[in-house]
Amino acid sequence: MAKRLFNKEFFIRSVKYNVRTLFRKEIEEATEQQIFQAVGYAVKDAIMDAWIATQKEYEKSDPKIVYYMSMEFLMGRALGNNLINLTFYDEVKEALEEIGLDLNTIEDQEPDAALGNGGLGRLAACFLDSLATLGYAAYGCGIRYRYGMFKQQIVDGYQVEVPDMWLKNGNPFELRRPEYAKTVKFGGYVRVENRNGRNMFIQEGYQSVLAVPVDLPIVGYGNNVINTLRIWDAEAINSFELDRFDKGEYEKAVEQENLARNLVEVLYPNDNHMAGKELRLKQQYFFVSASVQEAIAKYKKKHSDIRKFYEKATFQLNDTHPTVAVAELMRILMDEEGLEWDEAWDVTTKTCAYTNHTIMAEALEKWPIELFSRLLPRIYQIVEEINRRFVNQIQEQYPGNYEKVKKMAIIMDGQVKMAHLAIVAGYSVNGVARLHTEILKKQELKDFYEMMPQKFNNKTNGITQRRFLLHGNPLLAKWVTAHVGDEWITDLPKIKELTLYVDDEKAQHEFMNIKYQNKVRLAKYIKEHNNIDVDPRSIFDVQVKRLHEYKRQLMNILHVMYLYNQIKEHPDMDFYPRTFIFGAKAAAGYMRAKLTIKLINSVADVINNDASINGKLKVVFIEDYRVSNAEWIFAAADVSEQISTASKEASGTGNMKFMLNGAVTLGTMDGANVEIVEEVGEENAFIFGMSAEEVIALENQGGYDPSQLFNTDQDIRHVLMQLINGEYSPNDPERFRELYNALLVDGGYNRPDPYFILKDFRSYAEAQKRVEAAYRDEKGWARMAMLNVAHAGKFTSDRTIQEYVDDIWKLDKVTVELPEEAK
Ligand code: NBG
Repeated sequence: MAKRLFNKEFFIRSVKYNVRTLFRKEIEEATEQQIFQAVGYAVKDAIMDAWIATQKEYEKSDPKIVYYMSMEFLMGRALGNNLINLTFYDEVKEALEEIGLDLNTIEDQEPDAALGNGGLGRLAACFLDSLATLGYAAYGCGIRYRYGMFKQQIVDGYQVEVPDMWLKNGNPFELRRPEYAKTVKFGGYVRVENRNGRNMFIQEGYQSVLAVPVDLPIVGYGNNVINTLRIWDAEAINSFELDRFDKGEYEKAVEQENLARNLVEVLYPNDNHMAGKELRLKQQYFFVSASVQEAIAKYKKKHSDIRKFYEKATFQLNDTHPTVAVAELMRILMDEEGLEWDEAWDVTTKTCAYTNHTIMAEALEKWPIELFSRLLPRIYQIVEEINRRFVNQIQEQYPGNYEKVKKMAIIMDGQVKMAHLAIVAGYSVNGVARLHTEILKKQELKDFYEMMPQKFNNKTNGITQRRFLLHGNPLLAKWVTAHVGDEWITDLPKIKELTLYVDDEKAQHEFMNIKYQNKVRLAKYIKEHNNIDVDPRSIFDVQVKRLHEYKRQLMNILHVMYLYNQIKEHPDMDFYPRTFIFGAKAAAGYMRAKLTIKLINSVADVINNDASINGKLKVVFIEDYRVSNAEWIFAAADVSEQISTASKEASGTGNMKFMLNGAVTLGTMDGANVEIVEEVGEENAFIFGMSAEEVIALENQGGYDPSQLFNTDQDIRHVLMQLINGEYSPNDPERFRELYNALLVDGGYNRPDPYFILKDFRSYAEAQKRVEAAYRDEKGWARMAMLNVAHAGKFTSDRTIQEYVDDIWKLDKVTVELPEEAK
C-alpha cells in the first residue's frame, strides 16, 4: 500500500498557525479542546488535496455512484481514524510529541459523531470506510442532527438521558456547502392542471424548508480516495423569497422558521423500534428529497437522457427509513422531467434497492394514511398508484386469492407499509446474515419471495478492521503485522496465516500478554469512570450493545445472580474470578429496558461490596457505551456475549468486532453467530440454547409455560424470588416486579417469557461452566482466542461491500492520483 508522504515541519506549522488564527493564542496557552480543533483543521487540510483530486477523478471518469441513504451514520470519532487511513497516524503522533502534545489526549477531546442508535448506523459507517478504501464512488446521504444519540448518565443506578451537544465546539472536519442547497416541500394540496393534453400535478399551499448540505470526508485507506458523507441541515427559506412566493405572510414565515429548527433537531433514540411520530416522517422525506434532487442534478450535468439514470446511480435504502425515495424519484421523473408513468417506473425499479435489518414486528414501519397523505400529498398519490398497480398484479397472478392482497398490499387497513413499498419498487432485497435472509424468504416475506424470488439475496454484514483493530487495538495490530505482514489491513482474510502460530508457546504468551495489557487499560477506565476495582487477571465477560429484551441482558444478569448465590451457598467452591461487564443504552421510553439497567446496577452494588466473596465476582455497568469506548472494550474482552433469542438478531456486528480482537463467542445460533462458528469451528466457541427453528415452532404454538421451570428448578426459582423479595432493592421490594411478571405472567405478545430466557437459562449456565473450565487451561484458551482472530477474515466490511458491488450495485473501481504538487 502506497504510503503518502508526510511533511512534519509543515504539519507542526499548520497546527500552530491554526491555534493562532482560530483562538488568538500560542500553543502553550490553548486548552485541550482548542488543540484538538487546531489539529483537526490541520488534518482536514491534509485531506483536502485528495478530496479535490477524488472529485476531479469522478467528474472525469464518470463512474456509477451508489447513494447510501440512511437515517443513521454512527461514525464515532474522526481524528484518529482519518490519520490511520491517511497512513500517517504514527508520524503525526511523533510530530505532536515534539511540540509537547499527546495525540491520545487530543483524540479524547473529540466528541463522538453519534448520529445513529446501534448496529444499523454503525454498519453504515463501516460501509463508507470500505467503499472509500476499495475505491468506489459513493455518497452517504443522511441528516445532520443537532443532537445525536443522547449521553447516558447513571444516577442512583438509573439511566438518565442528557442531550448530546456534539456540535457545541464546532466540527473541524465538516464543510458547509450552501451553494448546493435544495428546497423540500411539505403539506398543502395538489392541483391538477391540463397542459397540452398532459396532466400536471402542482403542489400548492405547502410549507417549504431549505436543505443545506454539510459534507464530511470519508478517507480511504492509503489510496488517496476521499468520498463524502453528505448530511443535510435545515434552514428557513429566506424572507426575500417568502415575499415573492408567499406574499410575506408573517405567520407562515414563523412557521417555516420553526419547521427548519425542529426538523433536524434530534435523532430518535429507538433501536429496532418504530417511533411513529409525524416529525420522524418529515425527517425522512427531508433528507431523501434533498438527496434524490442532488443525485438527479449531478446526473444531468453530464447526461441528457434521464431514462438511463440507473446506469450512473443507484440508491441503497438502509432499512425502510428512506423508502419514500421510491416515490420521490417517481415524482421528479414525472412531474419535473416529464416522463410517463411506465418510463419513470422503469428507471425507479432499476435504481432502488432495499436492505432489511430486522424481523422484529415493532420495528416495521407503517404510517397512517391520514398522516402520510396530509404531510406528503403528491407522494401519497404516487404511492396509491403504485399500490393500485401492484394489487392488480397480485390478482392476475393469484386470481381470487384475497388473502394475498390483504397480506401483500402496500396500503392496507389505513396504513402505508414501507417494507412492501421498498420490495415492490426495488430491484434487490437483501438480509444481513444467511440465517436472517432465510427467515425472510421462508417466513416474514414469504409471499414476496414467492412472487419475486430473483430480488432476494443475502449480504452478511461486516466491520472495518481499520477502526476496530488497527486503531482500537494498536498492540494486537502490531503483533499481527509482525507475524503475517500488514496486508490484512486491506485484505483481512490474510490474517488466517496466524493459524501457523496458534500452537507456538511464545506466540501464545505474547498474545495473552497483549490481551492482559488491554484489560489493564480497560480496568483503568473502569476505575476512573465507575470507581470499581477490577482484576485484569479475572475473565472479562462482556455484553455491550443496545438494551433490548430480545438481546437478553436480563438472562445475563439473572445468571450473575445465580453465580453469586452459588458462591454464597458454597463458599469453598472452586471458582475462577469473573468480571461481568455491561454497556447499553435503553430507548428513552422503553421502561422494561431501563428497569433492567437498574437491576444490573443494583446487583453490581451488592456483589461488588460483598467482601466475603473475595472479589471472585465483579459486575460493571459502563456508562455511555459508544463507538469510542467500544474500541477499548472489544480489545479487552475474553468472552463475547451474543445471547439473543435465536431468530431475533438479524446479524449483529459487535460479535465480529469481539472475534477480531480475540474474544471467544458465548452465544446462540442466531444472526451472524452461525457464520462465525462456521468459520472458527464449534469447538472454538460456546454455543447454547434453542435454535431459530425451535423458537419459531414454539412461537407458532403460542409460546410455553415457564411456571413448570419455576416449580421444578430450585436455582431458577431462587433467582426469580430475589426479584420480588427485596434482595437487590431492600427499600422497595416491588421495584423489579415488572421483570418478574414479564418472565412468569405476561412479557408481551400476551404470553410469559416471550424471549425464552428461562427456557434457555440452564443451557446458558452450562455453557458458562464450559467457559470457566476452558479459561483455566491457559494454553488452550490462547489457542482458541487466536483461532478466532485468525478466522475473522470473512467479517470485514470490505468483503460485504465487494458483494454489494458485484451482485447489486455493479460499480466501477476508481483510482485517484494526487497531482505532483500535492504529493
Ligand atoms: C439491526 C439488527 C442487527 C444488525 C444491524 C445491522 C436494526 C433495525 N437492525 O442485528 O438488529 O446487525 O441492524 O444490519 O437496527
